[in-house]
Amino acid sequence: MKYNENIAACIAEVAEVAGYLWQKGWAERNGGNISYNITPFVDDMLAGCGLLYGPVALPRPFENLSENYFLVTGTGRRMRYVASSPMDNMSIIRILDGGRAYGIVAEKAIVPTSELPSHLSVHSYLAGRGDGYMAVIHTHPIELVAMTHHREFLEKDVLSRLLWSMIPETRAFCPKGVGIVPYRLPGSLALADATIACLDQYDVVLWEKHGALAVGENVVEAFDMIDTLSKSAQIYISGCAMGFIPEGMSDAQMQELKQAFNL
Ligand code: 2HA
Ligand code: ZN
Repeated sequence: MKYNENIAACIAEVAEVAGYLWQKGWAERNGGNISYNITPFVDDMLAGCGLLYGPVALPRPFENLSENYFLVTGTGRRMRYVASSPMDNMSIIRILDGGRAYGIVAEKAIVPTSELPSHLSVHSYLAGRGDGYMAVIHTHPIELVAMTHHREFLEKDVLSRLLWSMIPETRAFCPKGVGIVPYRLPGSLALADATIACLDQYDVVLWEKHGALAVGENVVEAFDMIDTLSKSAQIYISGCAMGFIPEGMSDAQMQELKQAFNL
């Protein structure tokens, strides 16, 4: 299918980031999923596409996403194959029936991720906010997930502070820190609701004992935030592996950064 250059760029961006998720070891089997709101780029060609699959009822209505279009990775699909053959492993869906259903309009009938309830709940929340955030990524970053197995790190902002203190970049590029979503069943509306409650304050949330979800203006921005936090987690764990608890930057050093970079 011949997509316009904006949609082609979105597809290429999802493929690029899917490749990173695989290379990082964060995407075992079909782990993780990506969705991208491409509504502003929809042209007559896409708007004229009939349904290849559906309509499929959504678990709850998303009225403010009615007639929106999303690129969504497919259920059971491998990130490594999203990277090498994007439109064989994801599809474009259109939200129908006033937000009560979706249908696949391009390019093949690749059924969306099992985490569609979380992705659409987050997109609905972001659309309501209206600040141009269009991308949602969910992945399984090893060290960050490991850290959610430690009760102490699940207390509010304990992990944010620790990860900020490992390297100045994390304080600078993840100024909101990381939220914690208590364990909920994967793919459930309970997980979706706990996630959006956390996004008021954070751009990245960790799903306890499961993974990370990040939002951003685009897929690369969302990936970069998880990557930056993951680097901090790796530094912390490297210190522990060498037999010491890393000291971390002091509060005064972090305050200095905050002022210097207007965070
Ligand atoms: O796509 O990661 O959380 C598989 C998952 C579910
Ligand atoms: Zn997952």
